[in-house]
Amino acid sequence: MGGRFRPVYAFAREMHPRASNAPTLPYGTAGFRTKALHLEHVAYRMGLLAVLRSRVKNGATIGLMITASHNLEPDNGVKLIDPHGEMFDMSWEPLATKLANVSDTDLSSVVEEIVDMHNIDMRLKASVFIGMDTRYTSPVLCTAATNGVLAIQGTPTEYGIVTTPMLHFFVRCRNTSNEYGIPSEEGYYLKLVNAFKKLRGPNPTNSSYKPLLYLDGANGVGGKKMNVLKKKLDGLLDVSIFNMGGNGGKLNLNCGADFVKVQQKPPVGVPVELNQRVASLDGDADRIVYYYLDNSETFHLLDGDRIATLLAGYLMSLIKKCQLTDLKLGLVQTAYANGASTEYISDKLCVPVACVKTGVKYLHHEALKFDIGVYFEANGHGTIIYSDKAKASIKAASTDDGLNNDQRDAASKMLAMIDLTNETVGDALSDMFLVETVLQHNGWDVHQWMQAYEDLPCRQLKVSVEDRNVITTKDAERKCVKPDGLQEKIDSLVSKYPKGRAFVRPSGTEDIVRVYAESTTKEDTDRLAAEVACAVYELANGVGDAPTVPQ
Ligand code: G16
Repeated sequence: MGGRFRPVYAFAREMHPRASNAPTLPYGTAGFRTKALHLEHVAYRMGLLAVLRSRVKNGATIGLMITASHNLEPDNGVKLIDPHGEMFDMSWEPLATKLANVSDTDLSSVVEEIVDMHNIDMRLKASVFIGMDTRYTSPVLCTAATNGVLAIQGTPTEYGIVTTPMLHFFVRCRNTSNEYGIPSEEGYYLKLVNAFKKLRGPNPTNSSYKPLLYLDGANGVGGKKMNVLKKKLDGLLDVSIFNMGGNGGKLNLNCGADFVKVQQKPPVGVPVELNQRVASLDGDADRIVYYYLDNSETFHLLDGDRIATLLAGYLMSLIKKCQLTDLKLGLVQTAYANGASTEYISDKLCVPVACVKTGVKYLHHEALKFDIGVYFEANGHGTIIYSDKAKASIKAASTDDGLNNDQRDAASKMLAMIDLTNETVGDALSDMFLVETVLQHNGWDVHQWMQAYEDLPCRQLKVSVEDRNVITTKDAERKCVKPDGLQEKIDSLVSKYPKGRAFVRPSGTEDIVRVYAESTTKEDTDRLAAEVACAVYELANGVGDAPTVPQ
């Protein structure tokens, strides 16, 4: 045990001990995520780490969110947020993993190690904002995190139940001395609502766009917050909210963005209204997908790829209008992006497109390379980020006497679009307002939105294996390196199907291997996905029932 941090050890042992048989947990795609009962000591230790990080950043506020986002109710999670409101610095993830898994006895010495490694002045002030989702296990984890912050004299601020993107927003606000907004729930609503009102014209009577939206709240925090927010909209958008929690509805169970995207069907709890636009959030409201049922009750999904292309198309038109064509707009996707969307972006929108590994942290990083970076995962997680140069040019154009009224108006619209965007991270509520703005501007209903391009049929499956980490990948997860022979097998399966594509990767949020497949018909796609799932099951030691291939 280290000498300097005795209280850390004493507090941990007495209040938030790590069980000797606790599972080893990695800082995964979006922080630690597993059954809630394994997380109390992790939350405590991340409280400690957040304080250390704050001191390394000269007392800047760090965020700590208790959530397992899209996972089912028994899971929970802890993730950290860096000073600009972005995901935690990846170079610190190994420290987080080490601190989370060390024994109580060695805890102080690991804290000391980090202090020495980063030459941290422990006399500095430290500030940590803490938020949680609606899971019944969240308050206990929140208390553990707060105790961690207090144990090494940091200052915790508890926000209670908030969406994950709200907490990211609060952190950015605080660290920009409120330039980005006011770090409170009211401040968040105010910024979004003001920007939305600026962009929202009266709905033309001959428009196909109807200002009525159905919202599936996944029985999580998003529906509840939207219920507050919608009252501030002065009727500009009518939102009917379903799956708001209560009435026995369980978080993310048979509802929410992940269910709708993966199962490719409507959630339970939302009434069937043909051709009605429905938006589905996930449990902590950092993802959103849209869907509708057509006249023959066929389900149509408008996922993250569709949202990205819709927004990028609109921004391109504004850029051209206000003659800011030197601003470089780019789009970032992952391997899950539908091949048809990637083709549409490059060939029709003529926008550069990059592909990176799964995880918002990778997309965000890549998007920073553009003046205007639009990044979305197909699962509906994404946002837009604007460089300082882009913001300055757009602002200047909005008052430029050399431009005509229309051109200046386009620049003003872009400024409001920036304010409507939560640039820190994917934010379902902000994204919803952005989508509704563009749909109204284009005068589009869901069919017109859908007509932009035709998706290739795709399918996702999950395979349980003994240890998902036996699978390693390269090339932005599009190729499998280990176990031996799996990629060759996938290649030979894919070659049987026109426009076939498939890949596998270990999930960083669930204890499973994910399988993705696409090709030209639904039948072929389902068969390809199942065949690849069988190959994973065989070569990566599957557990439970083996997947079956449809005949
Ligand atoms: C998190 C990440 C996303 C990622 C998703 C699934 O989302 O923020 O970037 O796509 O997990 O990751 P994986 O396939 O590794 O399980 P969320 O909404 O659960 O926070």
